[in-house]
Amino acid sequence: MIRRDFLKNSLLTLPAISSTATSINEQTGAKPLVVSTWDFGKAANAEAWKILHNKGRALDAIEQGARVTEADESNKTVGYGGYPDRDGRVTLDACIMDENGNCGSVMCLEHIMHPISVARLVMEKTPHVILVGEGALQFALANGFKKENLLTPDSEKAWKEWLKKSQYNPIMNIENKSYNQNQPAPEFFPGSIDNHDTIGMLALDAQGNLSGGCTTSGMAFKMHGRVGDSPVIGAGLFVDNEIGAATSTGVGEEVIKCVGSHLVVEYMRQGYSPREACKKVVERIAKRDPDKAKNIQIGFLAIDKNGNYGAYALQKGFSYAVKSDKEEIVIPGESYFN
Ligand code: SD4
Repeated sequence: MIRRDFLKNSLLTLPAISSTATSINEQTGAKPLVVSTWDFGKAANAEAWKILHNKGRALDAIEQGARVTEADESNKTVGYGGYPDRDGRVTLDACIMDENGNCGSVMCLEHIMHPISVARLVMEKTPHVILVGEGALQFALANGFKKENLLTPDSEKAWKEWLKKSQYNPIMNIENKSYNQNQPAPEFFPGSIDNHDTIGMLALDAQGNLSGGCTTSGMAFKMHGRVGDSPVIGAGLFVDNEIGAATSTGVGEEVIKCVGSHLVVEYMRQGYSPREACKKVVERIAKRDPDKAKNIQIGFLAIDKNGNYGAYALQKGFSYAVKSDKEEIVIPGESYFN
């Protein structure tokens, strides 16, 4: 049974969820619906909802929702204020995909506040799917985007601090060390290098069409030019309007290796629920390299064509936000490790 009332009333004090639980992460049947990774997805969902609620297109909802997070200076792994690479450059990755299987992506884009919107333009205005680096910037500027400094004083300070040791050793598993179930996120990550705060968003509109988007500044202090899963169609995001949609967050290299989001959708095609499909891909990652899996975080989030949603992560600490006519909640994701 789904404990919907319980969830609504006491979400932030939920007990830890065991990987064998079947209820909380498997909810049913809302249209329209928008879901986003992490607790800050709530603000993005609220913006998306303005469009979905008025019977607007899922694609528009995704773009507008993602822009909220991209402009949020306090989020250190998306857009403005994102931590830079090891050379002090803020490089952004984003992709978007619509109900017709069209997609657009930008990788390693600098100086542009809203990579999700540039990705949409790549999809709509070019014969291509991906633009990278200088070419992506050139395209954005040619289409009226403003060149801005995205490195905030806070992020610059963190980078300079990092430079003292210059160790590229991203702390992947912060949540396990600081997870406190009695506190709302982001207090789960006090003073940490927030390496998992990419926003992946999925929406189902009133017409029954699906779209998705994913946007990130990637791993903090990464090598210049490094791109993770987020802007890679099939890895960080996949939408199939017949079946469902999925997105991911966490250590992108491991998600790329199994083309994770596409795989989640393929499991849903085989009849698995969104939660079960996410779980199967997490298990596959955990089995491929058990030692590595212990020390990294990866989370998948999925919805199907009927407005069911679900999620699963390697480690506890993952959360996701859901908005529909029925509910507006942040849910702690189930995990493989406890
Ligand atoms: C990446 N998946 O670049 C992203 C990282 C992430 O919050 O989720 N960051 O690999």
